[in-house]
Amino acid sequence: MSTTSFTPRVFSGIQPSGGLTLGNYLGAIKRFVDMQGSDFETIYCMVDLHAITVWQDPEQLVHATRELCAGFIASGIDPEQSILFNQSQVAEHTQLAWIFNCVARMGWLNRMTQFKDKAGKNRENASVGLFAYPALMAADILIYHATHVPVGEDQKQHLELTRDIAIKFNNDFGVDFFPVTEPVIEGAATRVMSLRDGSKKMSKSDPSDMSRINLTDDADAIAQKIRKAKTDPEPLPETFEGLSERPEARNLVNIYAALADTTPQAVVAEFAGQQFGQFKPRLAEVAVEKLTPISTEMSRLMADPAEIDRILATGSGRAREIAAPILKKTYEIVGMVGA
Ligand code: AQP
Repeated sequence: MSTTSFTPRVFSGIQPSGGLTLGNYLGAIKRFVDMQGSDFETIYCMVDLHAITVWQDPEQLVHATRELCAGFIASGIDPEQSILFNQSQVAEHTQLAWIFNCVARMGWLNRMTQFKDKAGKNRENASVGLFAYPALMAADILIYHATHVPVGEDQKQHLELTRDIAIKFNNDFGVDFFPVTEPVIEGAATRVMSLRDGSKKMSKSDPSDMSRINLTDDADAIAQKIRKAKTDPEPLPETFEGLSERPEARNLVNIYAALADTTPQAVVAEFAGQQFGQFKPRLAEVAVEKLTPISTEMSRLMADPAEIDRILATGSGRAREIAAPILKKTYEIVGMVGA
C-alpha cells in the first residue's frame, strides 16, 4: 500500500482566500515549479471550496481565484505542462469528500490544530465545513491518486490524516486502491514566519499588512516591510545554530536562503558579524529582484480575465478526465449501484 505501484503524480492546492504571500510562494508555489517537468505529472489547484469554510465576499473570491491563477503562471507554472484549475469545477472532489467523511473518525478531526487555531474561542460558531476541511483535502489529493504533495510545514497534520484515510479505506474494503501519499516538506522556507512576530506563521489573513510580503507588493513596499521587520540588536552569529533562540532573525535568514536558492548556513557564513542594518538592505534587494518580475507578470495576466478563465476551464476538463474513473471505481468498491 505504498506509492510505488502508482503513477508518480503531484497534487497541491492553495486557497484563494486573499492575496498570495511570500509564505505561499516559498513554502508552496516555488516548489511546485521545481517539481514541474521532473518525473511527476503535476496538478495544481485553486481550492475555492476550502476558501469558503470562512466567509468570502463573492466578488472578492472571483478576483482572488483569478489572481491566484495569475500568480501560479507568473511564478513559472506552465498550464500546458501542469494541470491548473479551480476545485469547484471538478465535482468529483466533493463527491469523494462525502465518502471520506464517512471513513474519517470524529476523534481524528478533533485533533486537527488548524481547526482549533482558525475556530478560536468561538468554536460553536465555526462552519461545519471548517471542521470537515481535512476530509475534503484528502479527497482533493486522492481523487487523482496523487503520490506526492508539496506543502508548507503547517499542512503536515492534514497530510497525515490523508494517509490515515487512505489506509482505513483500503483496510475497510479489502483493497489496495488509494496510495498512501508522501508529503514533500523541504527547503529553508517550509514555515515562513510573520515579519512582526517570529512565533506566528506569515498568513494572508493576518490583519496586519506589515506582517507579510504580498506577491503584488511593489519594490518600495517590499523594502519598507523588510526594513521594519522585527529583529533583535545582536549581529548575525558565526553559525546557523546561533540563531536557535532568535526566531525573527532566523526567519529573515531562512527567507534570504530560500529566495537566493542557497542554504541558511551559507547565508550566516556570508553575513557573520554584521548587523541587521546591513543585512536587511541586501535581503530587500534579493526579494525585489525575485518578486517584482512576478508581480509585473501577474498584473499583465490580470488585464485579461477571460484568458485566465479559459485556462482554468481547460485545466478543469483535464483534471476531470483523471478524477472521473477514480470516483467511479470508488463508488463500485463502496457498493453504489450505477451504470
Ligand atoms: N507562512 C508560510 N510558510 C510556508 N508555507 C506556507 N503556506 C502558507 N503559509 C505559509 C503554504 O502555502 C500553501 C497554501 O496554503 P493555503 O493558502 O491553502 O492555506 P494556509 O496554509 O492557511 O495559508 P494562509 O496564507 O495562512 O491562508 P489563510 O490566512 O487564509 O489561512 C500550503 O502548502 C501551505 O503550507
